[in-house]
Amino acid sequence: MTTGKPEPYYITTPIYYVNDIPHLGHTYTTVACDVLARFKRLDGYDVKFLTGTDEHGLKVHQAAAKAGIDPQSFTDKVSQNFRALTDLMNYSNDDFIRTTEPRHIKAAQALWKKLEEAGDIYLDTYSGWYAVRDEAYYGEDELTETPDGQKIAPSGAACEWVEEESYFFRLSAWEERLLAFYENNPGFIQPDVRRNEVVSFVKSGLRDLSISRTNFDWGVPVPGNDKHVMYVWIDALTNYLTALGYPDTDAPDFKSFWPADLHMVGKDILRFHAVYWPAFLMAAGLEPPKRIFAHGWWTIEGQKMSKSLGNVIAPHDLVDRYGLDQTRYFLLREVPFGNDGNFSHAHALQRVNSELANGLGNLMQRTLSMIHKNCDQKMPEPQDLAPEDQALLAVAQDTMLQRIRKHLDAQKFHLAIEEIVKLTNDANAYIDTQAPWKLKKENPARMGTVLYVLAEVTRCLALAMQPFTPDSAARMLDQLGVADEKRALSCLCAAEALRPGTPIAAPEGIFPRLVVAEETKQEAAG
Ligand code: ME8
Repeated sequence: MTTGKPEPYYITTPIYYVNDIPHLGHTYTTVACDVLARFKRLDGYDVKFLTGTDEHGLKVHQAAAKAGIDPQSFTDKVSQNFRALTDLMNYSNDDFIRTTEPRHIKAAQALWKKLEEAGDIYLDTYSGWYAVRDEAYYGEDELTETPDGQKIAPSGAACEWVEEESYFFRLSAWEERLLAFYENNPGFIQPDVRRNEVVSFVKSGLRDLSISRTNFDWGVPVPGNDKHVMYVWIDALTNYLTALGYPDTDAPDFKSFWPADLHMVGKDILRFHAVYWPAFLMAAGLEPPKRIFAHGWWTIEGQKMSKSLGNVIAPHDLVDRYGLDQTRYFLLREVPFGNDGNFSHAHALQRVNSELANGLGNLMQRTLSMIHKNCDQKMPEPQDLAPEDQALLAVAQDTMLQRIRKHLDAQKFHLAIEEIVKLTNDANAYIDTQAPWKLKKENPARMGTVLYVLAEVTRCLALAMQPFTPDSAARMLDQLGVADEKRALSCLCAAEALRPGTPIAAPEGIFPRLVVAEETKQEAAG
């Protein structure tokens, strides 16, 4: 970047419902955001990364009732399960928002008043279908019916008939403006397949949206009529503004970070973010976010993840089994981001062992132990570089970062990681062809050059791995003697290359090879 003031970058996760315990799906979304937040920070941006919990609505109210405690005590307790993930998964979020906080209630009521002043809210009666699990209203034409007469939403959630006085948002009036907005901002909804779905949904006609409820009271009171609480989605979406100081639009964070650069969501909640949210914002005179990315859905060994099937994967199970950085890596490496994915322990193990243990870990281990043993425990002085040395260094010090940056700006995590894997494989192939262990007697100067090139490539790989595997990358950089202030991505260049003479201690393994459990071997074979 050229200007003195860092460019702002605001990224958000969905705020998770506290009726559930955190699982692999929630972790997936937040790890993806964490990688982007870390990458942007290392790339010189001023980053704000927000996550949190969605605590109002009928679903949470019912979960509290089931647990036999009042909703506030229930949410105080369960929200902690999500907050604890920051430590467990090493998230670098700058804030954790809860929708029951006073700052949020104030923001949600202020946004409501703006919509009211704009003439976009009116009072009427709602009668129609509602799915508590999705906290969503559905039209009759969207539903199917089970043999016993239960109406089912497209998501599979059971619907109930609701009839009550309700405030409405004039969504129908926003159809043309939303379509024009999508047209003028082709990158607003990604991936393209999701964008097409949203465009055809809006083109098929929008109904006004019921935005308040009267038959329970666990929500933000509607300003001026506290018989009503706000519909949980209008309340929840506002969190993205609350965290910037809204309704104070002069607040420093609001001024620098709104509109958000990226709301990351799962495909299940795209409609709320890509249709309702920009309509609310435009109606309130605020800019819509720059981008909504809707990623795909994980199944577990081919099945839907559900409590009743007993196959819900808790993040700490993965961390215990594979290690923290290995888990973060696997989640983003395995499935092209945006597609659905099937979680399999056999695949996790294979990836971790082949790419982290045998690939990057082994490259580092071989290189540093040869330097330690054969070069007086310090970085050797490179001599004239051969074309193959130059080719490897050119990718490491230049093109790899350019490609990773392009892929991450498009949320293509798997392709960004592939750049790292490719260079690692090339470096491992280079060791085999250069055979530095043979050069020790024949040509020690050339051995020093080869080992120097390998160590320098490893430095670049470790810098690039920081967003994905922060602890392991830090340990790699420690072992290479790279100072803390030399770890920004701007140091991924020839000018910051390793200094000959830097002391190199005997290396410690970074990515241990994991032992294959018998049942995983069978799964892999089957
Ligand atoms: O929808 N695969 O919260 P929520 C991939 N409170 N991602 C998954 C997943 C899976 N199997 N299961 C969950 C809500 N997710 C609202 C959001 S935002 C203003 C309000 C992830 O607890 C994915 O990101 O149901 C999905 O969109 C989110 O969890 C839903 O979390």
